[in-house]
Amino acid sequence: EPARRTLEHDGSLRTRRRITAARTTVGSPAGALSDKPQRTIFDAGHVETLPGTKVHSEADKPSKDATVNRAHAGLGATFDLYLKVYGRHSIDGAGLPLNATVHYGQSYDNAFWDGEQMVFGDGDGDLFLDFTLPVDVIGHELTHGVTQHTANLEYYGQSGALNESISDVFGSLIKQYALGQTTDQADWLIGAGLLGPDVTGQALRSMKAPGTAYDDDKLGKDPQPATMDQFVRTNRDNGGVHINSGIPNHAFYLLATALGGHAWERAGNIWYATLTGGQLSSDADFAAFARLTAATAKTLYGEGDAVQAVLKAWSQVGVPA
Ligand code: ASN
Ligand code: ZN
Repeated sequence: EPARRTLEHDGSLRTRRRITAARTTVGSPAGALSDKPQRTIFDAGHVETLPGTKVHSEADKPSKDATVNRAHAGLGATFDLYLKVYGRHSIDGAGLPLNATVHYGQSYDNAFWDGEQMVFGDGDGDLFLDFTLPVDVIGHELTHGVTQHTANLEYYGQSGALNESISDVFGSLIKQYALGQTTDQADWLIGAGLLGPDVTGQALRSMKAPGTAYDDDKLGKDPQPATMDQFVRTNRDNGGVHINSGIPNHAFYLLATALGGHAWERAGNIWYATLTGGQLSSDADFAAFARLTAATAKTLYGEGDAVQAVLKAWSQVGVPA
């Protein structure tokens, strides 16, 4: 419906979006789920009409357009993490085809999930470059689809910040998995390589050090808190969904680095099972999510170092679990 396609700017170069209730998707017949993604890339030709012209299908040879190829590859990397690590077939767990539009709008400084597909702007070239450049940004947008089809976290306040954080967590995990990185090798940045020549900074957000990703005349300073004592109360940005996501982002970083090794394994399993296990309510706050991650850690790994690390990580960011 038209509301899904309506975007409003919140003044921070990020776009608000209303995610509609989870759709029931007609799945493939039992046993017929493919282990390959079904990707289609569309080109909006620099206008804001979706989906645009179909320019690339799954079986096609690489395009002459590097943006198209990056979108295709990034969707593939994301599909792979969800399938090979978490046993999930695509966004809805039932093989949903992956559709993405590139070259959306004129110098468009954002990327988003519109409830049905991913959309990537080219950036204006000064503040932001092409939004298909960082694979974690592609993973972030696709994960909004996974969240919509699972816990369906309401995109406002703490539940909205959890929704944002889950997109950052799995976005980062997709990059780490694709590069085979351990927790100490990962940069824990979202959108590294995306900032243009006019911006002083390294990325959109940092899970390791929220609030330090950029400090710039034009963009201002990264507004993210790392802990609850810095929690930001605001009506902007859907109640600060891209701001307070720093807190659960940092909790995940603390957990993953405490456990060490590959973050997509134990830490990722706990977050994935919490998101998709059917117990997380769509209006969950940070504390409800934290309690459920601890319970999930116990279910998956028993009473031991994993659950202790989960409790410690939340306590370090000031969230009661
Ligand atoms: N890039 C942003 C995001 O996916 C855009 C938005 O808020 N709709 O969170
Ligand atoms: Zn997001």
